[in-house]
Amino acid sequence: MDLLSFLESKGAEPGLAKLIVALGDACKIIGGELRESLHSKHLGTINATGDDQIAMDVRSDAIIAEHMRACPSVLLLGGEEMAEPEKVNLDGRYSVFCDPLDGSSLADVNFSVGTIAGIYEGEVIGKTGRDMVAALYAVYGPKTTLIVTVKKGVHEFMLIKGEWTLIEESLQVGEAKYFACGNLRACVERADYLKLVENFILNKYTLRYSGGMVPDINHILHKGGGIFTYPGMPSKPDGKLRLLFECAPMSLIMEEAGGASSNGKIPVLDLVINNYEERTPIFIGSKSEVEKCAGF
Ligand code: P6P
Repeated sequence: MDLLSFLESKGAEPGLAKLIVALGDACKIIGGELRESLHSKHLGTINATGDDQIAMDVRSDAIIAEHMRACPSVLLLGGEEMAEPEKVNLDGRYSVFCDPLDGSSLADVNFSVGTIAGIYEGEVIGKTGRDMVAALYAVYGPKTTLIVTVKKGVHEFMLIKGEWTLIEESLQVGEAKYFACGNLRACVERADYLKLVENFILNKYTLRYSGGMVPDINHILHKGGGIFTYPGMPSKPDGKLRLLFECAPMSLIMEEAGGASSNGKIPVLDLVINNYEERTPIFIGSKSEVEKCAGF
């Protein structure tokens, strides 16, 4: 089943279904260009949120913007590479927040990278991630895959002969002893995080951490479970990952798959969005693992 018919079968409003198809088209092009062009050189510029940019960051952002501008249902488009969200259509219904190429610096060494998007109705300031109507991520790896939720479960498509083809419906996260602990440097400033990481090691968890949030969380979704952590620390209390276009969309997908996601105190999806750039610590994966992290 193709993406549009599948989304309609899940009851997605036509404007939303077409918006997701447009994002899927943008991801096809991003994946294709990643494989074909030498875009991964550093530009020596930094983006609106302080990350240094590679040509493919700028290019991916442009590809998504081009597809969103062609979509009448888009009200606002925002994301990692944009200082302020762009007003796309005054009478648009949906606001889209993207990380066009998350983990882009890994493209240089041919690691898997991804695109993340969260979709809301109307404005987002003052809302929470639970107000999202859809979320998706693409993984550009040995396979090109697309994980989508319209809050009716999590479903996976694979790019086969240029078409997104449904390969798995209703993915579910159970329990499995994999851990992907990011920001280990925080162990120097935080004894609690050191204790948590030690707990995984002493309980013989298998490490699966690539430095790319998308493939690292995708691993949890596909291997039965696990935990991805990226805490803050006294010098950077909110950590590194953005709420609006990294943590909230990934958290919606994880909760829809039966997992959980917390900032260490409350579910990430209950965090009120105060500004477009805010960051949050994140502990995401199997329910029991997220509870363990909150305990530590
Ligand atoms: P660190 C990639 O730059 C990213 O935004 C996420 O994809 C990833 O989980 C994290 O940062 C990695 O951060 O500190 O390990 O380089």
